[in-house]
Amino acid sequence: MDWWVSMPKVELHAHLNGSIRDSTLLELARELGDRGLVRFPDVECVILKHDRSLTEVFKLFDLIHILTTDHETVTRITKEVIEDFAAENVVYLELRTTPKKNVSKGMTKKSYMEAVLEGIRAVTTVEVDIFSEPNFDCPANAGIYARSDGCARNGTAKKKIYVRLLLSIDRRETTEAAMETVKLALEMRHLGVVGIDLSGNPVIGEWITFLPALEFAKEQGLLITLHCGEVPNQVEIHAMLDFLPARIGHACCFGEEEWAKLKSLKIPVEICLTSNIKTETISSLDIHHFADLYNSGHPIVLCTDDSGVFSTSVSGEYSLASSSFGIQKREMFQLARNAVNFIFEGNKVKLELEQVFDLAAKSLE
Ligand code: 6MZ
Repeated sequence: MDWWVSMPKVELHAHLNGSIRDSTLLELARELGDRGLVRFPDVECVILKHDRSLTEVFKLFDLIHILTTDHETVTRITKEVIEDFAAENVVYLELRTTPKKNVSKGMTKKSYMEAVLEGIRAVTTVEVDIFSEPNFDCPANAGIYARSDGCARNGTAKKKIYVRLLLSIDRRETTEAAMETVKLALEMRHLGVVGIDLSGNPVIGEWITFLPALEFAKEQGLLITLHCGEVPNQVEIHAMLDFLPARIGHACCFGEEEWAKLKSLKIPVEICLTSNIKTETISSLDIHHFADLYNSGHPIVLCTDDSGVFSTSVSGEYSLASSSFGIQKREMFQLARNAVNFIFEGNKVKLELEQVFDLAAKSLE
């Protein structure tokens, strides 16, 4: 097995609906096609297209959401996505998703998230740690722990993956809708929800719309990551950095002033190489900011963004960074390990992950 696959990895920027297997999307499209709800050949063509601009990506998400937004499918894709990340030795996954309403399916933001939790419980190929500080008074927690405990008692030496959830606010949403998502995150904190993400089409929406909900989330102790500088918007980038998020994603369109500010604030950056190249937010890897941030020792973590949409994987991103920037196995291992410092979890989980990396380091030679 290649080292970039076998070594433990931490994934901190993965959108649920962007990480679906092509085979699952095609199966779902075929079903809707058979029921006359979509024209399968058209949908197939869009799903299998590989190079897409940022604008096309968001059109694709609208199509994916038509295929996936019912409870059963949300459960299925959550299970598959976690199993896929675990299969390539992701040991800690922060999965983000936008809670959705779908009146025709009787779906509320809360029931959407319950379907996600159901998907986590349905994982069979790997032992899943869903939250670190169990509240055994809560029946839902007791259920999850009973299952995971059962795994251990049966002596099935399964691999383990920590899964935490970030609830995304879509830039199309209103202040009220954003606030509803934050309140839901607070309600689901004991179920592995650790933070909030702001994402969606970066040319839509105003920072000021989301600020009240994000400030409230922060006050309540949720950790925040923002899609920042995916398109040029200096005013918004400065406002976002002034907000002091716990991490940012992308940082593609920063100017000198923005880099200086980011570096002085030491805000970790989630780097998504393939996504940036495919959406052409960065024209080529030679000029990607990964190199400068890596060389200056700025906190960074390699991530997939949308492994399904961009046909990539966490292992693929490590392999790509290694070959493109001439970084050897040992340094790549250290890069993966450093990501533990930027997870939205406490010291207990960080220490447990350190042990996973210590063990893996022994077989690195
Ligand atoms: C900004 C993105 C994104 O939430 O339905 N999303 N937002 N930039 C990106 N870079 C390409 N990739 C994905 O997952 C899909 C949603 O995640 C956000 C978009 O809002 C997209 O609709 P969920 O699980």
